[in-house]
Amino acid sequence: MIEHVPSGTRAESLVVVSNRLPYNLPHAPGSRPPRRNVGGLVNALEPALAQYGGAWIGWDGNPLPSGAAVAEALARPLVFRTRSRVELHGVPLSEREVSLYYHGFSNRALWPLFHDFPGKVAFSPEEWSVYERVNRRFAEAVALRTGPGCRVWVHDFHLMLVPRLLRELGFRGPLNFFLHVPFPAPEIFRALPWRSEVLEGLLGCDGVSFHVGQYRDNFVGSARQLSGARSVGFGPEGSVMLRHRTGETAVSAVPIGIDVEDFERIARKPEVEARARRIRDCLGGCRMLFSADRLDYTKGIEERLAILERFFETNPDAVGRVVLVQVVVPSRHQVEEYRMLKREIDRKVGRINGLLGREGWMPVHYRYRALDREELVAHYRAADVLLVTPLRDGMNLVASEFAASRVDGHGALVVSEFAGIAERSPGALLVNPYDVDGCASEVRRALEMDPEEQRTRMAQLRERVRANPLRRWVERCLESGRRDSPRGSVRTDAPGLALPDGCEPVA
Ligand code: GDG
Repeated sequence: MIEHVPSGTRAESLVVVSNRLPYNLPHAPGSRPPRRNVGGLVNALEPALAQYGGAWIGWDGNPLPSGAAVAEALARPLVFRTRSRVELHGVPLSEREVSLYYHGFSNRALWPLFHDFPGKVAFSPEEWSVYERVNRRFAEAVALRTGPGCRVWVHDFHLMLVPRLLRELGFRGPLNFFLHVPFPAPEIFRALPWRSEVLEGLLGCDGVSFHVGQYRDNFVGSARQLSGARSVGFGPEGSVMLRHRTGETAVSAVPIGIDVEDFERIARKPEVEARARRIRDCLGGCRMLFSADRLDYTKGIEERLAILERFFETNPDAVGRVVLVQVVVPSRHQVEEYRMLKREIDRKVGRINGLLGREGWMPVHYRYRALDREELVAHYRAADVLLVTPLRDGMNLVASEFAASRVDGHGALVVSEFAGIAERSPGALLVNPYDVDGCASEVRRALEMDPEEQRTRMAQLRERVRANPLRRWVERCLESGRRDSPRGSVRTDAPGLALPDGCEPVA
């Protein structure tokens, strides 16, 4: 699947930087089979990089026992290449760094703050200082592998200091950032003790992009109120141009898309269609509600189970005739809060099944593992209704994947108004996941929707998803940097990236 290549063998045009690589890399060539990571960011970026060629820099997924082991790994970098010819450069992290930078500052401070859960936020100066140190290590890894002509694209909340640090290390090429999670309102963001450093970090970019206009406006508001930045007009892709202490940055809303054709191709495979029929057969004629989420409190899984329970209370005729198939992909199990969440979900599923289940019928079919891609698409095809009810979600790819997979034009979608995808889902039933009764009645409405209405709504959804393929998202994000700057000029006459030649990898 992936092969080891000698370091520094290839010029790179696009360098993507994210916390995790798409694979957990072995520490030595051939020592352990690589494992693909499941998640929105990986699914979004891997096809994009495969298309354009280039390198991906990120943590290799293996915590090292000590700082000395990190120094050793830094001295002997390993480079791997995927089947789609993307070079993977691992950034080594020690166990302590993973604990403080990743599980600590990223997941216990930034994640809840950015998802509007201030009550769950835990700030620690020690975790912050390790976050800074790790961001510096990433910036140094990028600086080593990029020449002046390279375009660098940094991703997500784990690495918000990298752009500024990279500039300080002398990188003058085009530099973009995409935030995959929401950016909170200024009155929430200002609670972060290191808010100035984070804003300064991001303002090192030519272009900073968010999924939707609300997050863009929140960032612009924060930068104006807390950093003294000024809006000086509009740039490409409807971006707001911010002028600040160190230059100008274009801030834009560019909703992520998916690889629509790939989902359609998988959905049309005869074996996937057959598998979808078998899934339905196993449910013995019951109507199927379906959800698939990473284990996370933002995804509203516990709340969904409460909605299901209320649905059965208020619709006793559905008992024995409707089931929820709930896939939960394990995530962040090193964090105690996530282990507690898992236990609570297990308990609630057990309670509902124990209370309502009967011979031959269980209301909740619960899978605590990642399905493979074809199996996931078969579930999308088998479902009557997809429930996407996060309490907060940057975008949510599952909703788009469902629409792309419904090549038969059927299926209904229920979407939380607190997910970025809500404003891009014209055919969905929008719900407030905190309103249990309202959600339960929308579940009923989705199940009872007549086929004509279902087809019309699904056609609207599919049209919207098809209008925003992943490739377009990449192009738009990378075009949202400054055009008037010598370091950030972007041509528009080539498909995808138009990059100057001469990107010499150094390491
Ligand atoms: C972050 C933001 C934003 C799910 N179950 C299985 C499986 N998945 C895949 C889906 C989808 C991905 O995981 C989940 O994407 P989401 O968008 O729901 O969420 P996050 O991982 O939280 O991603 C999010 C995203 O970044 C992109 O910007 O939309 O708001 O939080 O692609 O297909 N994949 C497989 N088996 C499963 O059982 N193979």
